[in-house]
Amino acid sequence: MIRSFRQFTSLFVLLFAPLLAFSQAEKRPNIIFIFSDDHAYQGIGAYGNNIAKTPSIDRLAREGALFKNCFVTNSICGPSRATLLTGKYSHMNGYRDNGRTLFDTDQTLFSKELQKNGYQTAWIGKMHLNSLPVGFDYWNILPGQGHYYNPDFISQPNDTTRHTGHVSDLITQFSTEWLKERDDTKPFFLIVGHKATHRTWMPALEDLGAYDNVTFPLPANFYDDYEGRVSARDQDMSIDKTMRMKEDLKIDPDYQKDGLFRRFTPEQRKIFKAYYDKVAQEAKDKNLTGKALIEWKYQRYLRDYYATANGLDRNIGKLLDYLDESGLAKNTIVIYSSDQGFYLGEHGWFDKRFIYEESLRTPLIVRYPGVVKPGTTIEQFVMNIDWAPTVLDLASTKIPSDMQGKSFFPLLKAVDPKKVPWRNEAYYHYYEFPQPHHVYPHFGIRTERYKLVYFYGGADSWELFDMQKDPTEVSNIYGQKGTESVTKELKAKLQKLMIEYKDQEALKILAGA
Ligand code: SGN
Ligand code: CA
Repeated sequence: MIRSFRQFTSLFVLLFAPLLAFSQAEKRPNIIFIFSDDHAYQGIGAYGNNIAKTPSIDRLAREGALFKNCFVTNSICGPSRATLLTGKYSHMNGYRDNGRTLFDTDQTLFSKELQKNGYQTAWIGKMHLNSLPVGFDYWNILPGQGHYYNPDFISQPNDTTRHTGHVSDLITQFSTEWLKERDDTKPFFLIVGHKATHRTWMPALEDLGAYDNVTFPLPANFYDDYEGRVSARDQDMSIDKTMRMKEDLKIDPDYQKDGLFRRFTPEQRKIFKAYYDKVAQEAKDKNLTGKALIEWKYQRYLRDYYATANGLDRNIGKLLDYLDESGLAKNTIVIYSSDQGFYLGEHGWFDKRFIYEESLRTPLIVRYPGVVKPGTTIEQFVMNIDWAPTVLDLASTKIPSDMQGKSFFPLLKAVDPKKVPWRNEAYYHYYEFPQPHHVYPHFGIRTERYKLVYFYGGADSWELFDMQKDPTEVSNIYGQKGTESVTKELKAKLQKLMIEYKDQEALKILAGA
């Protein structure tokens, strides 16, 4: 018997609250974060590349917003992923380089916040954080870098299983399976972590040779002489000296007997080997040396890289198709990004690490039906520290105060994103040295026009670029007459950012620089 209004309301709440909660949960958007590895923005159609075949990523850009200037804080894999989870710089989340430390999962992670707020969370594919996922209800991840063919996956609680197939296909298959089986009373957040397009660029069988009829143009700074740039000169990531005939170009007969070829099934090996045997024959027949050999290696590198990206893009397409078929598309935000950028021959390089444009910048596209105007382009400087707070904001979840990034949801929903007040500078700090690739640790600042960098740990030198006059960053004008005031201004801004982001270590180095 109900005796008072209070009793009546409590009964009402008791009976209908779950329904209310359910309908609210239904309204909250799902989020899929497709996170590739080493996928260069300049290798994507939507970013202006007219050779690459990336129809699915281009579709996302057409239907959503493309960020022209998304920068990473530390251009390598693990650190970028640690930043994704924490919304913090490497010096704050403790993960400065790939795998020399354990990622501290006790700290604030956006995934834990999403869980607390009723989201179902999953990580499928590459994670590369030297630890198992925390804050994820479901996961099935590659150990470390993982393999392209017949990869192992670690699933809960900690079981390793080898699966037959190409890694990009398997990741999509597992993601779709999870989407089908998930608890559909809750909104979800899913990371689809792709291995492609990481070195050693092994395309799916159907993509072998996809770019064999293309001759890739040489970047303007392909034959960079690194004059006045000690660190660029001393790196070990050039197509000329560092790229290997074995693992990278896959044409060494010993490697084909052994190496990663060992993982193939006999059927896969037959097709893969037949293709690279032909390439090996071509190398033998041509017997190139000097510049001709470097340029041949460059063509081979890009053919493999782009062919691997074809499989990545096709799999993104498969996932988008599934979202359409299942009806999930309209209430699911799809984000596409990569853990950092990559050199596709600029400065004569592959790999990343440097603050120079192609590795500092990473692709970022967000599709949010009904909220983001299709075909939006956003020029403002967003950063990977912003990813965690943005995801939380999109999911109406409180952003913990210790996150250093800022939600860029306001940019996404603005009628005119240019009018939203935003940062004009980006701060960068890279650490991993000397292995692999011998890139000296450095920090720096990028503004719309300039980039000022300090390399330390042996290189101890400043670099300054005027990107308006020198967009390919080959001319270090630090110390040149006429640059005094801009240098002073940039140094002051750099110091200010270090203070703001609490980079004490860098402040000490800066004081002695
Ligand atoms: C491997 C690669 C390197 C690459 C690092 C880090 N060598 O060591 O070229 O820089 O990973 O990449 S490989 O021959 O083993 O592929 S990252 O994306 O994980 O940071
Ligand atoms: Ca990477």
